[in-house]
Amino acid sequence: MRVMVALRLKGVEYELVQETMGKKSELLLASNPVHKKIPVLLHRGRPISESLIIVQYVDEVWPPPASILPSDDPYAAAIHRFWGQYIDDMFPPRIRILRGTVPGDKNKASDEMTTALLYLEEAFVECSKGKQYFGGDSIGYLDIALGSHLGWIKAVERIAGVELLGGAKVPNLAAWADRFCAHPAVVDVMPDADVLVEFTAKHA
Ligand SMILES: N[C@@H](CCC(=O)N[C@@H](CS)C(=O)NCC(=O)O)C(=O)O
Repeated sequence: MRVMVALRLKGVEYELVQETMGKKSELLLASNPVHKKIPVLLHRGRPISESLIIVQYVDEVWPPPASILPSDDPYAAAIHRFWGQYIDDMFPPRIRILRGTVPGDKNKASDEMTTALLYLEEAFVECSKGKQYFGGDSIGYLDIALGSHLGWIKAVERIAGVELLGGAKVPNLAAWADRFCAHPAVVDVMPDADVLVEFTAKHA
């Protein structure tokens, strides 16, 4: 989803090649032999892996007006990358625990996700400077980094019966999440939380 949103923001046409769950295609194994994971971007026949690295690549290859990382402020860009890394360190492992796909303490996972969201609520206020997105007037790197986890964050609220974005603790992030999900570059590629809940029930 991160890669598709970045390409859509840049107005770049792409072909989506889906992988079948539980199988790894020859193309995937050849394109990402180290991690064997999606997403992989194939550009001019060359593979790039790791979604946040791909987003940065897309930003560098396809020039502004749509800039994803702050282009004129290396410090701001470093802050965005810092939080992007934090998001990926914090959310995926705890979402897996709350989904029940790996064992772990669900209360602890939920508390740690809430702490992370509180930090990100503050980061949103600082990065957005009163505008709509982490990136300001338009969707940027951090919007994509956190926004891509929203489907699963909403799904695990239902699966595990916990309050994360839904509570009153992070009002700015909750309002941002609604705006992000409704954005034209996002709305068609955002996974529906109901479908993710159903998927989890089927594969439990
Ligand atoms: N850090 C990686 C994570 C990639 C990842 O976990 N991909 C999942 C799908 S979203 C995957 O390929 N899972 C299949 C597997 O682990 O075998 C990134 O951001 O690209």
